[in-house]
Amino acid sequence: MQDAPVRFPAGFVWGAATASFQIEGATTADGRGPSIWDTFAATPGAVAGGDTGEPATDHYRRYPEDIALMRELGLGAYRFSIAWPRVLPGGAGAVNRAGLDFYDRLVDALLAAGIEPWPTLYHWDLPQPLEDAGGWPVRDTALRFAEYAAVVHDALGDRVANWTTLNEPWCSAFLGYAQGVHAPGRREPAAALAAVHHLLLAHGLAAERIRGGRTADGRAHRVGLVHNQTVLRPHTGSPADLDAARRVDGLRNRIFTDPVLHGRYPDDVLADVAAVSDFGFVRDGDLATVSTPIDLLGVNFYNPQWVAGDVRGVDPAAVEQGDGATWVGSEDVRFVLQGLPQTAMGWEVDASGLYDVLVRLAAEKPGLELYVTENGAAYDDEVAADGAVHDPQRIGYLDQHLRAAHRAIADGVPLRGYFAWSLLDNFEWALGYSRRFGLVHVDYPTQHRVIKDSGRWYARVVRSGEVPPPGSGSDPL
Ligand code: IFM
Repeated sequence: MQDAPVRFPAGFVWGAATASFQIEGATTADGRGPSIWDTFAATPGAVAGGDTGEPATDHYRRYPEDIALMRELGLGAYRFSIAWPRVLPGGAGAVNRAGLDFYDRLVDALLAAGIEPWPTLYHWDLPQPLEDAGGWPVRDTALRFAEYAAVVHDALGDRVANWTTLNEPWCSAFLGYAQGVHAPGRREPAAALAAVHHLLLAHGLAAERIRGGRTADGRAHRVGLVHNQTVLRPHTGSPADLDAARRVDGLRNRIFTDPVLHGRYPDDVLADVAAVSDFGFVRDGDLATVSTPIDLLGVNFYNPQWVAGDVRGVDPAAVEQGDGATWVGSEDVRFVLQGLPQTAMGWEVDASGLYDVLVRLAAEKPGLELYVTENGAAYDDEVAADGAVHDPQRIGYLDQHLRAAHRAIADGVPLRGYFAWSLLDNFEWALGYSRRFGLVHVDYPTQHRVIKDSGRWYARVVRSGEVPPPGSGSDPL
């Protein structure tokens, strides 16, 4: 932690984020249909400990308590996702009013608490019937998403101004359809590339629908998408490592940002994956839809990565296999650990990566509002004898990253808000409940919540708009 306090601009949005499948539980309540994550979690060996979406944090029933916690933290905004299978259990067709009503109640309760709702329409819980019909590799899924988006927009648009369409399409496409470590667990590289395109098309179709709307009190609807952009640094300056970094940057970042921000797929990426796909799924007009103007871009940042194309001479203990996208035509690429401190995810902590990502995006699309829509860290938290959760490492992580975000603002980046990941400990996908990212600790058997020291520290930041000097206390509550 550095010493000086840093102050954020007035009007900066301070929030925390969650996602439907990770917190809601109640997977069969009120007519919710199955999602690909219900199916995947029921597959033996797919999720650590055999964990499922039950009970998660039982937020579906406990949301008033969770909103009270948000108030205690002083949050100005709450980013959550809407479960498509609650709203349209079949993926398309009949609307399940009871499912939609949950989000209606949630939005009303947030607004009554003075907290701005920031819904994301898709955070990975595709209705299973749509996967049965082919999933994201199939164009029809994008069309069904546009219909679903319209249903939700019609229902909540009178009160909700800020919308994001997709969360981290990289994970949906590459972890879900190439590496198969996320639902639906397929290992089909060509299908993963088709999924990329149809996810982006889905985003564009929904964004077209949402833009131009207004809330009942006259605020224009703003729309964007959320990307897990990171910085890929070459492990050395060797041509092999430089090229590996370029390739992974293409598959991690540019395959998403180029179509959305510039209406084209990057030529070098198309060449890199030519043996896997000819991108014949792109139809006339698609890229105009995909690049429909957006009002904001969400950045989910956790860690930078160092990339090598040649690991001869590198300590084997520091070498990690590629992930996700590298399963699509870059199987020889490796990640190399730099010996930095790691979170419980094994992710190295280096906040300069967040600064680099923000500065790059600001230069790429001048004037586009940026939001850090997720940032945080998993550690092995425990409730101490005094009933508190002492998590100084997470405070250190947040401190570093907020300072990096502040430095980006000082250097001219139009960063307008920050959402900590996550409000609550929750279901960490293939790792089940074994990783805790929350500002609030959840004891799953009792569902008892305890605000961690990091949550108290964050509350202080939110209330003051300032990252305090270290050691100045964490408890304004
Ligand atoms: O928990 C996830 C979240 O669903 C998407 N972004 C990364 C988080 C931590 O892995």
